[in-house]
Amino acid sequence: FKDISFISNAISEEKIEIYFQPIVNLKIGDVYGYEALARLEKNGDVIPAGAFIELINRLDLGVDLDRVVLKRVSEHADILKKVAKNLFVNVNAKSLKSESYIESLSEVKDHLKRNRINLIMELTEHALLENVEVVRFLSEEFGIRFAVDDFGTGYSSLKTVIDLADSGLIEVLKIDGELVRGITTSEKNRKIVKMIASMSKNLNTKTVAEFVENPEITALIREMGINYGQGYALGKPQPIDQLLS
Ligand code: G
Ligand code: G
Ligand code: MN
Ligand code: NA
Repeated sequence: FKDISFISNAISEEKIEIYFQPIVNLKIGDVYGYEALARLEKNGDVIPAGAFIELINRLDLGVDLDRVVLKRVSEHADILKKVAKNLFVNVNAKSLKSESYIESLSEVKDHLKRNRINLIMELTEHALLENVEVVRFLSEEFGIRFAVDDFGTGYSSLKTVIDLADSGLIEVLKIDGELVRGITTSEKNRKIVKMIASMSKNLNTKTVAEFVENPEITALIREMGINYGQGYALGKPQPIDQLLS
């Protein structure tokens, strides 16, 4: 997606919609929470974040996007509280360094709390590592919780993750979808995912497997002791008005 003026207008006019994808507790079979995913609408088409997030970052609009998402999520609190108490939002590393983002957070946090909605921020390991002080502050002062997104790929610092988990700052490891998707065909993927599952158990973090696309993957991750899943086989991202039905 390359339309620069469309995207900057969408951000400045706050024309961002949120789709919500369920994160399912595989033990009980109920919805543990939802991940908020930013969407753009253009001529009746819905454009997923994957198609515009790169351009957003290039235009340095990541912080603005994350602020609009907080605002939308807060507006939907009355419906969200009826369907799940844990709300996962993706956060850009730069947002945590931005005063305006922290200000937006302080504006919505009490409203979410009143509605008994827990905010869980999804960050990459690198973003967490860069922002340890802010993360600690948001955890202690705002009661925000943290998940590592796309875990198992990229350059990881096991030591950092273990330190953060040990100090109670990381509550959830979300296993990268491409890794998870590969477990039905690749022994190597199975080994990696198994290892993450056992590491997560040792650290007392929750484990969410992403890209659970079919029943075969669901069965395999359950065998590995992974208790939470997210993916097309468990529920697609959907607009707020469809969450109640
Ligand atoms: O929704 P989709 O599968 O296309 O998401 C693609 C990527 O965009 C994912 O890596 C996701 O983390 C990211 N993303 C989705 N919504 C947001 C958002 O509100 N803020 C940020 N910073 N990233 C998002
Ligand atoms: O990086 P992050 O985990 O935030 O990315 C989430 C993205 O993955 C969302 O944009 C969502 O649309 C997409 N997604 C969710 N479930 C599945 C799935 O089962 N398969 C694939 N290929 N993508 C998925
Ligand atoms: Mn995510
Ligand atoms: Na992810």
